[in-house]
Amino acid sequence: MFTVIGERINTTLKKVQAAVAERDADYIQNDVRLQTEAGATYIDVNGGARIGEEEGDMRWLIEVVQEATELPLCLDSPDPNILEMAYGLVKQKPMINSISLEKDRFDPMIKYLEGKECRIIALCMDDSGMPKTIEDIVSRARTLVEKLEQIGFKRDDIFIDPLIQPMSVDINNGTIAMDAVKIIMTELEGVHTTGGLSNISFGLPQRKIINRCFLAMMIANGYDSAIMDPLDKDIMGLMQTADMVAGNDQFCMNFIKGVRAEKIVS
Ligand code: THG
Repeated sequence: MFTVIGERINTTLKKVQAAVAERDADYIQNDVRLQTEAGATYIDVNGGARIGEEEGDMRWLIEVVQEATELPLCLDSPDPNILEMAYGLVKQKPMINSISLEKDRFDPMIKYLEGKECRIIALCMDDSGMPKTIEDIVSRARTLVEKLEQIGFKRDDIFIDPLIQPMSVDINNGTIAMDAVKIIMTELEGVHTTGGLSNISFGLPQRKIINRCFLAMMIANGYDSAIMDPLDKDIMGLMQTADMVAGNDQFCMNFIKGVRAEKIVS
C-alpha cells in the first residue's frame, strides 16, 4: 500500500503558524481529523518555522495531534536534539524525518537511532550539497541503507528521499528523480522511496496539475510514499489509481473500496 505522509501540520504554513502561536488546539485537531479521514498513513509534524520556538512548539503540537488521531507521527526537523525529544513523546512507532549524510546531522542521528523502534526518512544529501545527477542520488541511497542496516534497521523501515528539485530550475529534475527511484527500488529491493512531492512544481503556475502528473509518473517508477496533502481529493484519487495501474493493488480492492467510499471520483 502507498504510504501517505500528510503534510499539513507545518508551521511554514501561515494558518498553522498562527494556530501554534495562539495555542489553538481546535484548529490543529480539526485539520488532523480531516487528514486522518482522508486516508493519511502518517501525520507529519513540523514545528520549526518560529525561530527559537521549535522545542516548545513541537512538544505542544505532538501532544495536541496525538489527542486527535490514532495515526503514527512523522517527526519533521533537521535538528537531531528536537527529534530525540520528540521521539520520547510519541505513543506509536513514528517515522523520523530525517537523517542525511551531512556530518553534523549523520553522526548524532546514527548514534541515537541505534536500538530505537522507528521508521526513518533518509535524505540523499551530503556535505557537498543537493544531488545533481542520478548517480549522486543512488550512491547516497546505497550508503544510507548500508549504514542504517549496520545499526539494525530493516529495509521496510527505511524511506529514501531522493530530494525532488524544481523543474523551473532544471527541466531534467523530473526525469532525474524518476530514474533514481527506479534504480533504488530495483537495486535496494525492500526499501521505500518518499519525499516532498510539490517541490517539483515550485516556481511554476498551475502547480496542482504538475504535482498530479508527476506523482503518477513517479509511481510508475516504483515510488511508494509521498509527503503530500491528503485533503486534495484529486491527488489522492490519482494516487490510488496510479498505484493500481502500477500493479500494486491486488484484485483492484483498494481502488474499488475508494470508489465505494466516494474518495475516488472521475
Ligand atoms: N522531504 C522531507 N521532508 C519534508 C520535505 C521534503 N518536509 C517539509 C516539506 N518538504 C514537505 N511539507 C510541505 C508542507 C506544506 C507544503 C509543502 C510541503 C505546502 N505548500 C504549498 C506551496 O508549496 O505552495 C502551500 C504553501 C502555503 O500555503 O503557504 O502546502 O521534501 N523528507
